[in-house]
Amino acid sequence: MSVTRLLALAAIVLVLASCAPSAPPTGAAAAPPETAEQFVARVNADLDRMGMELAAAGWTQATYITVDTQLLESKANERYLAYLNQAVEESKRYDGQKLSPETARALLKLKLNSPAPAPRDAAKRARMTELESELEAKYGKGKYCPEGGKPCLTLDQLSDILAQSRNYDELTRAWKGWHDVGASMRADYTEFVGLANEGARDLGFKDLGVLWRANYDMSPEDFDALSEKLWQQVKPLYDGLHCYARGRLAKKYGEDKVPAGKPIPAQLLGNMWAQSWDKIYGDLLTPYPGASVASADAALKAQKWDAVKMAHSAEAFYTSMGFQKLPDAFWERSMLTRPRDREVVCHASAWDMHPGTDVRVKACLEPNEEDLYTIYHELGHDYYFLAYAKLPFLFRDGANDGFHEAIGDTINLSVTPAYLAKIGLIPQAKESREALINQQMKMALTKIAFLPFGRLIDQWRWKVFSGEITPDHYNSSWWELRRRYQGIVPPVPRTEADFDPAAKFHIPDNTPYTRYFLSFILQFQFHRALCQASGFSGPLYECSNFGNKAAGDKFEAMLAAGASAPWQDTLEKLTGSRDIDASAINEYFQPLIEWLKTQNEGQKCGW
Ligand code: X8Z
Ligand code: ZN
Repeated sequence: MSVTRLLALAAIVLVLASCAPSAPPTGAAAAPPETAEQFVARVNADLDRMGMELAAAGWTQATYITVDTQLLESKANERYLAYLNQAVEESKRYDGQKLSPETARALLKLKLNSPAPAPRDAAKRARMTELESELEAKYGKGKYCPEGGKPCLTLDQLSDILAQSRNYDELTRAWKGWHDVGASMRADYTEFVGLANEGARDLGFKDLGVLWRANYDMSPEDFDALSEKLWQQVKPLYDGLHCYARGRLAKKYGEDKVPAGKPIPAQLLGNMWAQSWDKIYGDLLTPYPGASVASADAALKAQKWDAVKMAHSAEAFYTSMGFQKLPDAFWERSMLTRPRDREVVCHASAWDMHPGTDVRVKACLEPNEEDLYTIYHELGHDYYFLAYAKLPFLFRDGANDGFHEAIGDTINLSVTPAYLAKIGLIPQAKESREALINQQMKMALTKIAFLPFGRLIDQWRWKVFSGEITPDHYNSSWWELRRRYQGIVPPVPRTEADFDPAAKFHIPDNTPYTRYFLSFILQFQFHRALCQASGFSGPLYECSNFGNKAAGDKFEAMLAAGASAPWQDTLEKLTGSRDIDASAINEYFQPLIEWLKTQNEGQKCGW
């Protein structure tokens, strides 16, 4: 379950039989009409209660998928959404009134609270939440069962094959096996889109995509322009990386399979969605094998790190910067490994169950470097929850959703080789130009390879919601975008009998995805600002804020503001700038940018 949805969840509960906002206090004499401030206070209080119930139902379903938990979650969601509809309706009393900026902001946040607002019609609302639970459950339970009676494989097992196998056909089978899971979600998703769009229209938005884009303190059109500007700023680096990776893959798999000047087959990049390529760094993409960057994988296994130890290590990073320890509930109630006896949603997520006292992580951690980064990432969400716990419900959120995603990743940028050596996970690195380029390459395969993927998912969804992409073109338009942005193609022909978008968690889960695109750029801006705050003056890629309280204080101040102010104000306080821009990420990767230029000279780049 995504953070947005969690936040929505962390916002819902109706213990009452009715779904209407609690009645305003009435006196014996005719009470004066409720002011907008009073209305907002009442809604915040209602949502506090409802949020906890929704979070509890959501947590129960995601950590124990059964028809019953699915039903309970969809019913809790239904009540929550009914409440939101009713509250938004009532808030129209204040349309056209002069309100304080804070009250106006709270009313806007009320309208934008759910990534899938429900239609007014009760039967349609019930159907929509049923579909949402069904989609989530189908993704969570998804498996590939090979012919010949061999055991079925889960997404984690198939992902391991994508990461480890270098056999073209085996990779293709694992890729296809998982992607075929999407087909069973096509009809549900199509129906869901119709209903959620109707919900968005009932709230006065043109469609659901416009509602999503209205949550960035600027017009949806300006937000489109901002996303495009950012993409153009980082595209040259992606193109260089693509060209380099393709050349290496051609050497491994042959020019016939990976031809120059053409897109790369999607199953060869080490990840199910080709969204990060670091899994093929070690054996296929290391620039200088002699100066190789050590991976923490070996030590995590050899030293028998388990999920709890990984989480403690993440907590220790945050406390080293002055953050508090995690509450006891985190350790008592989180799900950190895949349970053996039941179906769960393994995709990692962070949960705000009870403001300030009960934050959790749900993940299926294994002792490897990727999952170490994942738990540092998830704790970023939890520390955000804790920092803004005292704010009213409608402001308990990220400055924008990209901020929420960027907190833990900013910390991860401080997980440098020097830090990993300090905690005993890799040997002390010998410094050299070659080692630097290796390290930069490894980072770029995580951070730069991701960018077009982060951008295209919602390019697809915005068009699906606007009707520009119709169901009979769902899959072909998906691959058109994958080809255009990422420069990849499916390993086997795909048709409209397939539904490959649903093979990615955030589509069935209906979590907006542009947040990650923003986060992958913002986190470098945050990192640069924190490094400045800590007095660091060397190159950005060498900076680690481990143990730095000055950086921690500055960061925590930003987190504590939650969504109470436009993100531009919040960003300015931390970085001195009101713009999201790619200068920090380009600065960070300067050595690699130069290296790729020479490396790719004379190559047939592009696709
Ligand atoms: O979904 C996530 C997190 C949970 S918020 C694990 N991420 C995106 C993904 O896995 O697709 C983190 C990076 C991108
Ligand atoms: Zn996240």
